[in-house]
Amino acid sequence: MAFLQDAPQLAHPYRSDRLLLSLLDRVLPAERRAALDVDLDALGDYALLAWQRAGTTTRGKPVLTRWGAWGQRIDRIELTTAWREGPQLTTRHAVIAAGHAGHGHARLEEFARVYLYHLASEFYTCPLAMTDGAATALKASGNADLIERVLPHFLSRDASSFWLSGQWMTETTGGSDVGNTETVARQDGDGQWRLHGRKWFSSAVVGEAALALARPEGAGAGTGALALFYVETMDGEQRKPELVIDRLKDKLGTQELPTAEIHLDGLPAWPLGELAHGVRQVAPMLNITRSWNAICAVASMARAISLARDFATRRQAFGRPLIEQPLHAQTLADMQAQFEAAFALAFEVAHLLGRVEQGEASPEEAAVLRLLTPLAKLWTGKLAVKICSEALECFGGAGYIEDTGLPQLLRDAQVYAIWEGTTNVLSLDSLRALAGDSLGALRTTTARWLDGNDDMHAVSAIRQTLDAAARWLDQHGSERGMLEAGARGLAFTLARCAAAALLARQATWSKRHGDLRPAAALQRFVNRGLDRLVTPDADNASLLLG
Ligand code: MFK
Repeated sequence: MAFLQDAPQLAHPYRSDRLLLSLLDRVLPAERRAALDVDLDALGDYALLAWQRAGTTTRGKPVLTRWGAWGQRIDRIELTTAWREGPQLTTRHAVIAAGHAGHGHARLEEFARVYLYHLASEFYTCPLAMTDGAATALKASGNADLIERVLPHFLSRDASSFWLSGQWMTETTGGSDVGNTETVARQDGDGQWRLHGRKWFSSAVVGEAALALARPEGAGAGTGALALFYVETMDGEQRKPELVIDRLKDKLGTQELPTAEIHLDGLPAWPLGELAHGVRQVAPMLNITRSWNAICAVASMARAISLARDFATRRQAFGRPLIEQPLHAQTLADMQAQFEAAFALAFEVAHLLGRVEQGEASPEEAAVLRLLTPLAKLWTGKLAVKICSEALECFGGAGYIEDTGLPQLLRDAQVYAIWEGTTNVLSLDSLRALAGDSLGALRTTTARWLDGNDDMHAVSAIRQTLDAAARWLDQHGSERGMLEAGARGLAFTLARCAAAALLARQATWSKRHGDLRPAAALQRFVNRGLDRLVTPDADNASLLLG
C-alpha cells in the first residue's frame, strides 16, 4: 500500500480552546461559569460533529423553487442541514437570549456561544446576528407595541415561537452609501405603510421579519430622510405575496447561506420611530452585527490554526514533523500570536457591550466601546483572510483541494471584510467615533489594561504607538481629505495597540496562574510592530491612478 497521509484532526472546539477557557476563568464568577459550561460543552460537541459530518457528506447549497407544479408562485427555499437544525439548537442553548439577560456578563456569555457555534452553523449565524441586532434596535427605539409583539419571538428559547429577522439595507444604488436608497414607503387608504422597491442582498429571506430602510413618499433625498420600518414576511405558513424572491446569489463563499435578491411590492410595514433618521435608528443593529462579525472572524482563525497545528504534528517532511521545522514553527507561532491578539480585542468588545448595555460601564468605557466596535470588525475581518490563507499553505497542495474542507475556510473568511461595511467604510466609521474624545478614553483605559504587566518593551511600545497616533490625528485632523486618506492606517494602528494591551492584561493574569503562553504571544505580536500609520500622499495617488 502506498503512503497515506493522516488527515488533520479537530480537537474539541471548547474543551481544547485554552484562550476561551482562560478568558472565562478570568472574568466570570464561578457560579456563572459552571452554568455556562453546559451550553458551551454542547455547542462544542455540535461543532465537532459538524466537522466530522462535513468530511463524510457532500456539501449542499440552498435551492430556490419559484413556481409550483400548477403555475402558482411559491418561492420555496430548501435549506441545508445545519440551517434546518439551527432553530432547535440555538434556542435550546439560548444563543441570542443569553445576550439579553439582565447582567453585565450577558454579551460575553452570548458571544462565547457564537464563537463555538459559528463554524458549524453554515452561516446560520448571519441571520442570528441580524435578529440579535433587530432585537437591540427595537429596544433602543422604545416602540412599546412592537417590542411587546416581536421581542419575545426574537429572544425565544423555544424553536416553535422563534422568529429570524433580516436587515434590509443594501440596494443596487449602494451597499455603503445607503443614503441612495430607492425603496419608497407609501401609506395606503387605511393609513397602512407599504414598502415598494428592490433589496439587493437579503440574507435572512427565510426569516419571519426584517428591519428595512425606506424613503417615505415625498421625503427629501439623502440619509437623514430615510426611515426605519419593521416588516413581517409570513402569512401563517405562506410567504406574503408582496415579498417576491427574484433569485439566490451565487457567491464566492458562505454558499449555504441563502442570500437573495428580492422585490417589495407593497409589503406592509410599521415605522420603528420617527419617519426620518432611519440610519441613526438602525445603528444599534449595525454595531451588534459588526460585533458578531468580529467574533465569527476569530472563530475562523481558531479553526484554521487548530487544523494547521494538528497537521504539523502528523506531516513529515525532510525527515521530521513540520512542527519541528524551524521556519514552519515560526509561521505557526506568528499566526497564533496574531490570533490571540484578535481574540482579546473581539471578546473585549463583547464584554464591554454587555456592561454598557446594563449600565455597569463608565462613560469612558462607553466611548471606548464605540471606537473598538468598528476597529475590531475591520481588523479581524482582514486578519481572518490572511490567517486562513496562511493556514491553507500549511497543508501544501491539500489546502487547495475542496474535499479536505480547507478551501472553504478561506472563501468564507473573505466575507468578513465585505459585509456589514468594508474595511474602508469601517475606517471612516472609526473617524465618527474619534470625533469625540474616544482616543483619550482609549489611552486611559489602555493604561489600566497594562497595569502590572512586566513586559517593559511591550508596554512602552504600546504607549509610544498610541502617542504617535494622537500626534498623527493632531497633524491631520483638521484636513478632511488627509484624515480620510489615512483613516485605514490609523484604524489598524489603534486596533493593534488595543489588542496588544488586552493581550497584556490576559498575559499578566495567566502568568500568575502559571501559563506563560499569552506573554509569549504578546512579545511576538508587539515585535511585529504596532504602527501602521501612513502619511497620505494625494498627489502621488492621483498621478498613479491617472
Ligand atoms: C457571521 C457574522 C454575522 C454578520 C452578519 C452580517 C449580515 C450582513 C447583512 C447586511 O445587511 S450587509 C450590509 C450592511 N451595510 C452596511 O454595513 C452599510 C455600510 N455603510 C455604513 O456603515 C455607513 O457608514 C452608514 C450607512 C451607516 C452611514 O452613512 P451616511 O449616509 O454617511 O450616514 P451619516 O449621516 O454619517 O450617519 C447617519 C447617522 O447615523 C449619524 O447620526 P446623527 O443622525 O445623529 O448625526 C451617525 O452618527 C449615525 N451612525 C452611523 N454609523 C453609526 C452611527 N451611530 C452609531 N454607530 C454607528 N456605527
